[in-house]
Amino acid sequence: AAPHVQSRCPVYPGSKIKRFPVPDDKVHWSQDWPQYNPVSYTDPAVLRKPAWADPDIGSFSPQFNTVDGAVDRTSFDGNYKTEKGKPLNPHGRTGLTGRGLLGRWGPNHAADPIVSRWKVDAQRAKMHHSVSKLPILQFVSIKRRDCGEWAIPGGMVDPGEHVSLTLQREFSEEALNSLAVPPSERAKIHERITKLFKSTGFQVFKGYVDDPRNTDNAWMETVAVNYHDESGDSVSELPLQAGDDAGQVQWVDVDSSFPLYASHSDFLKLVAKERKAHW
Ligand code: RP5
Ligand code: MG
Ligand code: MG
Repeated sequence: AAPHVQSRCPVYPGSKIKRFPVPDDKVHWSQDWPQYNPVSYTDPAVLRKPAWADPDIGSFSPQFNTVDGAVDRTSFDGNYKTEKGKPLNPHGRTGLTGRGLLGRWGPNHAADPIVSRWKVDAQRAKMHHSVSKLPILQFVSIKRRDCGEWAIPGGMVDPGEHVSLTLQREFSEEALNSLAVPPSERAKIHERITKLFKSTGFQVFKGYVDDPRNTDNAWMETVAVNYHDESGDSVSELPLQAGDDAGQVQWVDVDSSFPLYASHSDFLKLVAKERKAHW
């Protein structure tokens, strides 16, 4: 796989901290590099010990590479190494140690729901791309509040939570604003999307995410699943409303030229291929 890029972004997100620059050929730990001098950084919000974060290593020794109580510390990449009690990023150096904005030492598990439909004209006929001649897919995208980038409405798997629930819950929170609607309406939303999320989605990807928040000791992993509304009459009819950590929400054409957060473009490319759609 190509060396991670976002995980070496010059300035760490939400801070003014500059990562130690890591050239492509020094990313992998197998490359000896005595001059490597990464900066140590853990965001104050993580150090404040919220429920979603681990304590600092020293006072605490998590069971790495296992399901540790309710927290899944296994990696989709197989067993990761630890050094001085701290897990090592399986994709290599990032120029920064500690956890940055991430709560967990080692893998931080997320889920990414990719809800799609075909782009249609006023007569409900599928629209094709002028160059590729292939039908155009659309997916529900949110504009992240933290960085302003468009993204899949994904989020973290809560301890002990089934990924299938995380997928539906995060979609409801970020794209349907389920946390803010009155309980009466919440039931209606729940009923309509449960049908879609109960259908067997297409598992697009399972593994490491090249996320700008990654560090040498903490990184994002995800399960991305595509739920497709083939006839355009289920989720397509739902009123989208941005909520929680989403600033905006809309149906976006699936197209290689549209920039997306972290490795989300790689996931959309796989969806387009699977559905024989324009990319
Ligand atoms: C990305 O961060 C994942 O692919 C997922 O979309 C997201 C989860 O983090 P939050 O949205 O909860 O910040 O790496
Ligand atoms: Mg969320
Ligand atoms: Mg999110």
